[in-house]
Parts: sequence; structure tokens; C-alpha cells
Amino acid sequence: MNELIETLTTIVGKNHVLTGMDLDDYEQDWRRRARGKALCVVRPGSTQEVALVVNACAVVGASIVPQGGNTGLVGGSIPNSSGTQVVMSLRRMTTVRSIDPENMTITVEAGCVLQSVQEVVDSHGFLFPLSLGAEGSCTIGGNLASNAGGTQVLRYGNARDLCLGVEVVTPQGDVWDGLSGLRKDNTGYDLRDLFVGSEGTLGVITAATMKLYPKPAAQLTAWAALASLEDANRLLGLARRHLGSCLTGFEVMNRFALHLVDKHFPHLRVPMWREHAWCVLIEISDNESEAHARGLFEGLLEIAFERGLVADAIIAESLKQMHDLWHIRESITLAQTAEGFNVKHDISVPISLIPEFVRETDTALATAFPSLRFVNFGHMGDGNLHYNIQVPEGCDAKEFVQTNEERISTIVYDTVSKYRGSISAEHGVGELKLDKLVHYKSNVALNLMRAIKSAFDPRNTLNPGRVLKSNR
Ligand code: FAD
Ligand code: 2HG
Ligand code: ZN
Repeated sequence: MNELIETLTTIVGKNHVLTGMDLDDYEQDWRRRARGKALCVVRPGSTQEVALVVNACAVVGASIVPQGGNTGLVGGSIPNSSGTQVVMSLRRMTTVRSIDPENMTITVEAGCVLQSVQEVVDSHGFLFPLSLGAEGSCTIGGNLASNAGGTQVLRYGNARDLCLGVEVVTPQGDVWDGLSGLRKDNTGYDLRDLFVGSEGTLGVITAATMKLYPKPAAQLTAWAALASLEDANRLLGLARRHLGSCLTGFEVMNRFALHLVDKHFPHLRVPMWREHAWCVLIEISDNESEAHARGLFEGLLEIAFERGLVADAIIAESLKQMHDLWHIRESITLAQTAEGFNVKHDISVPISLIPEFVRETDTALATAFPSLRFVNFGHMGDGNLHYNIQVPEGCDAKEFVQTNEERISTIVYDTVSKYRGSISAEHGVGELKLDKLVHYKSNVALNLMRAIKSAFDPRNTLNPGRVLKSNR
């Protein structure tokens, strides 16, 4: 293995092969649930270097864990505990290769941080609509590898929908230049779509061509309080009809989720949470003007009040207030972390069934574990809830999670399955949901996935044991 480290040093330079020192940033997952041990961390600076590194590892049969911002929530971006895996960090690959205003595309390297891509695109007068709480540190490569969703999927789709092409280094060390920028290409199987969402198990994404959108003339945000999820569902339907394609986001948050934000970040001044069971954050983008957007929102809220769907509401008066409201929503994950160990379920069910699903799951869990605290929030417009659990107050959170997580998650996922939903809507499978996938996905689907994995990576060297179980 020392020979491999020497070879990697020759390829990327000694400053970019990290060993022996504190590798916390690369070996510890964001949730601090798992920690691995890497043989080394290698930081290539170009596609050519990625290819040479993959080749060198293939020669000695060493496995590679591709890594971007390491913000993944399912334990798929860190090495296992063997001390034999090479973590390949793409964070040095940050070149914006080109912007094509007429084709409305941008081609960026995989290590570009999402927020920096949004900013570059903005400075060219366009919008790059992928938007999520970790945007200050996650990378485009990681977003594509996990097919990230976020808060504007309702209008613009997830990372897959925004991607027109990828450049990938295969497990054999070949470079596939699929950076076409084409909107139509039916020349057989869609390889791009296989790499997107493959969580580093089929190839290393080194660059991508992404879609751009015209910048809207105005964006406005409203915060509304509601009595029930049924009302949230009706309001969503009303908003879709009233706002049409101007509706870009519809996020729901339960009282306890907002209570945690209020408790841990009191300076954020969470509105309306004390008196109401649910709050929603609605965002519209308007191609005419702010006055037009405001008129649309006022019209929507007037009907909603008349029908008794909304108990209270505000429309942000300034850009600052709009950012503040979004900041509250994006702080729920951090507030949960501050409260202590928790159990996450990133699930989706048909939108129409969300209220029934939540009622049934809440009841089943409360019967089995009387003092659980429910943190329920997420992308209602996509049918995607973060149905998370905070342990009963006063108990040893780590111990409670270790003892009961399996039973809690089984109750949630069995209900998801009954409602024909998904056990991973946007965060992926990683290591966290390996066993669950085998249980909830059909054998036919799993066998097709295994066949794809062994066709692409017959020696099982790319992120082995993630998404699909392996004996490596
Ligand atoms: P990493 O965590 O480094 O990696 C994720 C996976 O992709 C791993 O399996 C890794 O091996 C693989 N990978 C990374 N880079 C490459 C590459 N170049 N080639 C091949 N494989 C690669 N997710 C959502 O979908 N929606 C949200 O709203 C959302 N909000 C979040 C909020 C917070 C506060 C946090 C911490 C996470 C959130 N996430 C969300 C989860 C996470 O999926 C995203 O943050 C992001 O897509 C991961 O990007 P990353 O660069 O950090 O990838
Ligand atoms: C979000 O929507 C993220 O904020 C994180 O997907 C969800 O913390 C979570 O469970
Ligand atoms: Zn989310």
C-alpha cells in the first residue's frame, strides 16, 4: 500500500495526498453518526489526474470513495473502517469551463460549490435554481451523485432534471465525455441518467453541463399558519391553480420543528409557531414585476382566508425578510442536531395521501413509544417529508437511538410502503439504508441494479457496499 501512496503522490503532488494527519473532515460524516479510516485522501486537480488515480488504484485493487462537500446525510461519502480505502476528494476541481448564454447552459467541474455556481450564473443574468440548506459547502458532483432535491424542485425539478451532460471517469480509468448540452438525444440507453443518483458507485463525475433559466423579475415569499396538513394540502392545490408556473416552492413545518429553531436560535424570531400546528413557506417567482407578484399572492391569501384554510399569514416586505424566513426553514436540521441524536426519515408518498400517512404513522409510533417528539417538515409540493424523530425528553439520546432506531424506522417505512411511497426521496441510500432497500425494493429492481453495478464496475472498486450491499 505504501507503493500506491507513492504512485498517487507522483500523479497529484505530495501536497495533495493526505495521510496520517487529522483527516476528520474526510473521515467523519456530517451527522457525526459514523467515522471511517482512510488509507489516504487524494485530491486530484484535473480529469486527467482523476483518471490516473483511478487507474493506479485499479492496478492494486484498492477501492475509492468519491467525495465532494461531505454533506451527505446517509453515510455514503466517508470510507469504511478498514483503513484500506482511498478517499478521492474532488474539491480542488472548481473551474467553470464555459457558459453558453444562447444554449442556456453552464459547464462546471465537479468540485464547484453549489452556491458559487449560483453566484456565477447570477452575475451572467441567469438563474441556477438548485437550492438547499448545504449549498455553501456541497458540490455539483455530490449534488448529481446523490440527485439532490431541495426547495425549488416543484418548479424546476431535482439535480437530474437540471443536468444535460456529464463527464465521468469510469472504474477502469477511461474518460467519458458526455458534456453534450443537448436537450434531445435518443441514441440508446441514457448513460448520464445512470451516473446521476449512483452515489459514487458507477463512476467519478468530473464535470457537468447544467441548465440555466431566465432570472425572474421578482421573487416573493409568504409565511402562513394553518391548523392541519389537510388544510396545507388544500392550500397547495389552490396555489397551483392560482399561481400556475409562478409557484416555485411550498414547504411545510410542524410546530415542534419550529419550536426547536426557536429554542436553539432565538435570534431568528420564528413567527406564528406557538399558536398553530403547522406553518408553510410559499415562494413565487414572477416574470413581470414585484407588484404583479404581490397582487398574485394577496389574491391567493384572500381566497385561502375566505375558505378558512389559513389562520394567519405574512408576505415578506423586503429581501432581508424573505431571506430571514428561508433561514428559519433551513435551520431546522441544525436545530435538530443541537437538540441531540435523532432519527431521520426522508420519505415521499403521493401528495394527496400526506395527511392520512402522517396521521397513521404518528398514531402507530405514539402507541409504540409514548413520548417520542415528532419533527415533521419538508418539501410538501414534492410529496417529500422529513419525518424525523427526536427522542423523549430527558433520556440518553444516543442510547435511545441505538436501541430503538430499527423499530421506529420499521414502523415509518412499513407505512410508507403501504402508501406506495419511497424510503429515500432525495438523500439517497448510502450506507444508512442498505438493509432497508433490500427489504422494501422489489427483487426484480434490485437484480437489475446489481447487473448494472457489475457491468460498470465488475471489480467492485468504486464506493463498494454503498447503495447495494457487497462483501468488500
Ligand atoms: P458528498 O456528501 O461528498 O457525497 C454524497 C455522495 O455522492 C457520496 O455517495 C459520494 O461518494 C458521492 N459523490 C460525491 N462527489 C462525487 C463525484 N464527483 N462523483 C461521483 N460520486 C460523488 N439533500 C437534498 O437532496 N435536499 C436538501 O434540501 C438537502 N438539504 C441539506 C441540508 C443540510 C444542512 C445538509 C447537511 C445536507 C442536506 N442535503 C440535502 C443532503 C446532501 O445530499 C446534499 O447536501 C448534497 O447533494 C451532497 O453534496 P456533497 O458535495 O456534500 O456530496
Ligand atoms: C432539508 O430539506 C434537508 O432541509 C435536510 O433535506 C433534512 O435534516 C433533514 O432531515
Ligand atoms: Zn429536504
